Amino acid sequence: MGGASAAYQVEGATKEDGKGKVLWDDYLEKQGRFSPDPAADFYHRYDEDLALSEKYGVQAIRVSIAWSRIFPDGTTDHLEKRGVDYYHKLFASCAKHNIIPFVTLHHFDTPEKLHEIGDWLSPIMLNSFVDYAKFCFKEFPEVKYWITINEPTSMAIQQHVSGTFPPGEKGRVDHAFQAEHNQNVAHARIVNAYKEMNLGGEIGVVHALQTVYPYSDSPEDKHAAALQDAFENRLYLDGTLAGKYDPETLALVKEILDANNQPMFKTTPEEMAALNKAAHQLDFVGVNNYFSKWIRAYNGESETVHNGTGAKGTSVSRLHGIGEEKKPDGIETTDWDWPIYPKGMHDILMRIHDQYPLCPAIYVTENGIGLKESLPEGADSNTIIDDPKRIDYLEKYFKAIAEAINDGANVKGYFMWSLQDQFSWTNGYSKRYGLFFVDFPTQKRYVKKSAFWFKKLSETHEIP
Ligand code: BGP
Repeated sequence: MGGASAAYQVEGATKEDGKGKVLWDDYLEKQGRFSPDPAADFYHRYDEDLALSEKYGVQAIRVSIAWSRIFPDGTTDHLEKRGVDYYHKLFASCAKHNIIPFVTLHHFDTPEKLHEIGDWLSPIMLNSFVDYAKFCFKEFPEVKYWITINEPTSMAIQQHVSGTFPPGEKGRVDHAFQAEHNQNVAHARIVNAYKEMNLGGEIGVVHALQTVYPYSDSPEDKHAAALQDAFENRLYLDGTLAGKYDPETLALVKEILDANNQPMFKTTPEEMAALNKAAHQLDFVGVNNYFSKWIRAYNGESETVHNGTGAKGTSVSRLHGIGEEKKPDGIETTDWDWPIYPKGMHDILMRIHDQYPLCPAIYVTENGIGLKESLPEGADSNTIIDDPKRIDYLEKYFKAIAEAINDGANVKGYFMWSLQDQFSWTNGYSKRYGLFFVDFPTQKRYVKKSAFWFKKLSETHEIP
């Protein structure tokens, strides 16, 4: 039972101790909406958060290493020792508080220099990532659970199709697919390197997996849902969990690219061999599931509008050659238009169990609800933040996970997004997910009611 975080979303201190810039620094500054500093100031307050975690039944924590704290320009040419020391201290504090760290190597924070030369489209980036990963494996033997990449799909699609992540490119489906394949390859090379090093720990990958359903039973809507699924989920599941791309997956990808007059992604036999080898040695897959999608056929121009403020009902997603998102009536959504649909969690866990039998174990590595929450007038250190919507959400999703376990899925753990309130990439500070409330101006922590609920579940293994 764990809580999740990512370096850039919690640490703050983006200019401290020699940290190099990442793709977000200048991009966010130019955008002028919000700053990644101070985030939750975890760089200075990790021990306080881990003590709170221990007190409220959090047994494991997802953290990521900020690559550019260790190698400021992304290459192993220049090592920043202060960055290395910080992570040793963080892992020691985890041990002190009996918390197992699950450590992600890349959580959306490519070093700026490597981003400039193409990010996941650049072979130099891929090689540098593998070098950095190998360095971490040697340097941090205290870590026993590694995650190669967080949500490769979010990177590829938001960087190149919806334009919500830097560099903000729109409509380049070909770039997205090439980046998807390249991330699969980088992941595979790292898994294979880790296994060769024989360090005795476990390694996995974390995927954002929104279950995709057709809007209606019409053959057109069913086909649109299959296209959307290939685009967001299937190429990754095949590449990392099966070690090969199913011909049907490739046909769907090609259909999308043909409709957009863009070329198919390139592969080499060496890359495909690496994927295959890695899939046979992978220890676990992490599933990030918050919501599901309903897709109907759409042939018009691509149009995407991101709801980054919590203005309910403002999201639009229609992709030429794929489909249009359209929720059936009666599906509850959050203020950020994320449908609350626990069955989608059950269905994705069962899909992995049924269709990807090579994968030995599943962790739910992110799940939770973003809410608008504020500190009550006159709050003091004993104030508890009431968050009934979060408890309701968690209860429903845990029931769905329990059902999947009963149906045979090997789900070994759960990480709630997020441990404490954090900075959100495209939403800033108003979308709060934490078990612990962070008053960002003072950086004081307050416990939410959901933390008591979580503690009970963690201690009794029964849904309260
Ligand atoms: C996942 C990311 C996290 C986190 C979460 C919530 O995609 O791995 O980093 O941000 O989603 O998303 P958001 O902050 O957009 O609400």
